[in-house]
Amino acid sequence: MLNKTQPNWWRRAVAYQVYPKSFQDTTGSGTGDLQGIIRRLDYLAELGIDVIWLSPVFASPQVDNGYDISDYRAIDPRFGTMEDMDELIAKAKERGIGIVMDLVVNHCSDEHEWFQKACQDPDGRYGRFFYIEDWDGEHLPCNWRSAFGGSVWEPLPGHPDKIYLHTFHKKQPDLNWENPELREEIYKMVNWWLDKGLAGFRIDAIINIKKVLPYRDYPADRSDGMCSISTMNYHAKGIGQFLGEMADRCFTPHHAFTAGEVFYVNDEDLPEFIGDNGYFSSMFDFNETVCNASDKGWYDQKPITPEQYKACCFESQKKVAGFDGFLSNIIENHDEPRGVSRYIPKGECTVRGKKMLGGLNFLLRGLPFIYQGQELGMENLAVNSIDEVDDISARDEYQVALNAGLTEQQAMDAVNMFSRDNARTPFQWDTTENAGFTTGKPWLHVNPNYKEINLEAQRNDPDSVYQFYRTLIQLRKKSELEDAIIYGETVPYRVEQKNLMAYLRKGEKNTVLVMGNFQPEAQTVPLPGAVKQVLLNNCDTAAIADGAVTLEGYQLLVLWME
Ligand code: TEU
Repeated sequence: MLNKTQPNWWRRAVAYQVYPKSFQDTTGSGTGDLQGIIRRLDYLAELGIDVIWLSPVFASPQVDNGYDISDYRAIDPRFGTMEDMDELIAKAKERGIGIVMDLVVNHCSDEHEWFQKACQDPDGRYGRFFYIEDWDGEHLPCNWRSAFGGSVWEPLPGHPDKIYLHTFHKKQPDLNWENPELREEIYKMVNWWLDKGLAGFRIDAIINIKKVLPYRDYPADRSDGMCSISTMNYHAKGIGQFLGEMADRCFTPHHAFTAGEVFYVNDEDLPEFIGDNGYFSSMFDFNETVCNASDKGWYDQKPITPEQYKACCFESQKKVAGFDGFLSNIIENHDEPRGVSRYIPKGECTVRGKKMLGGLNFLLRGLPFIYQGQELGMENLAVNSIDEVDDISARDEYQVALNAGLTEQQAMDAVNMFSRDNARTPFQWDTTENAGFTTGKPWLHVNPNYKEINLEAQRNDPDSVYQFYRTLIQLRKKSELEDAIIYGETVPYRVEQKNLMAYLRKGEKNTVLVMGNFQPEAQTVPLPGAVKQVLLNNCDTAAIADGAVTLEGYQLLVLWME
């Protein structure tokens, strides 16, 4: 059990993301709930994780599945009550597990009291909590496109002569961080939660809190005449003032663990973000997820190749090596397709390949985050029609693809590849109806492959993806190898060898070699020295002879070197 009062305790942790809506329903409502997570705590303890990040369970109209919060200090009745939340924090703690909540403070819901009051009195205290501008009915202050499509500007309800800014959906008005009174309210709320005993926060869309002011246009990147909001993020300067203040006022005094959702940061600013005394403990590595992303939209994003995957991982590892930064490593989350469907080339997604991908990512330097169902090898679910899609981002991207001249089928193909629904289908517990997720009608379709891919079957199968993840977690916790596996430097090995992803983790005493053969054909790799022990293998044999190893297709080998 980790001692959470020790500085940097979280570096030795393994984190797990729960998407509450799709984890476990206990009421038959079709939506997962807090009691469902409590019921499954023993399962998570058995898996061996130390930290749970909960996607939002706050009061919300659920336009963006809880990322639109109408009351930061209330639990949405769909998920339960504040008593349930307190119970979850306490019961997790008994099992040595810390709860991390989602801090969504770039924006709130338009149904939040602050925004309601801002609509009543745009010039009053709460009007100043948002970005509200006068409007002549024609000219907008700037040409920024919101992340979910359309202009960031929307008429203020009840005020035809005013508009407000939203960098995501129009029901997610942006909070004005330039206003110290707003910041005070946020810090009070954050400290209120931390005082309840949270281990920390995952911090949503945080890079958006700093805007380019005065507003200005950027060159249009689509025929709609607008520019991506990321162009604005790229040009905004001075976010450090807000982030440093929040860390000083909230996180540092509570020794809280924080993982920032940071999409855009200059390399030279990285130490300020996650160095010693940085704004956050860690931040997610999205280098692989944004690989091949196109300004035009999802339809123009090419699938990532194994060589690109390797290059992205190594590039990120290198960026933080110089100052000892600790990234949070993922193959997927609630915003991304399933990692096994994305990173393993089409048609080759087998149990062996799933284990290889999991191992390659998990053993990189940093904090591994497992997303619910990843430990079972859950896969994407393609749907036939846009009417079956819940995700607001996917619905927008479908339209973007049609506008660009694609056929409905082509647009659906793009959506199926990247839709956020892919990772949001309910957790597959067993072979009973709805995979044991709910006795009611699930809010989102259950992947029909639950008959084959489910926890119950994998628990009893020593060769399952699930048991493999348990072994991986145990390997990370082997204290005699901690200098290498947790703190060791990442040194890429034979980068030029195609479809081989290999790296050394070099500690003060130990060296571990991680190798994955990212192709169906075998390939031979010379070894950098003598092997002390095979620590992990997703195949039955390890063909080590004469200073080399011949890896089978999609074989993963983790070797403890002399
Ligand atoms: O995501 C922020 C974000 O910038 C994106 O990755 C977003 O997922 C993408 O534009 C969709 O294709 C965070 C949350 O993780 C996401 O679920 C929320 O929708 C978003 O913020 C708004 O709160």
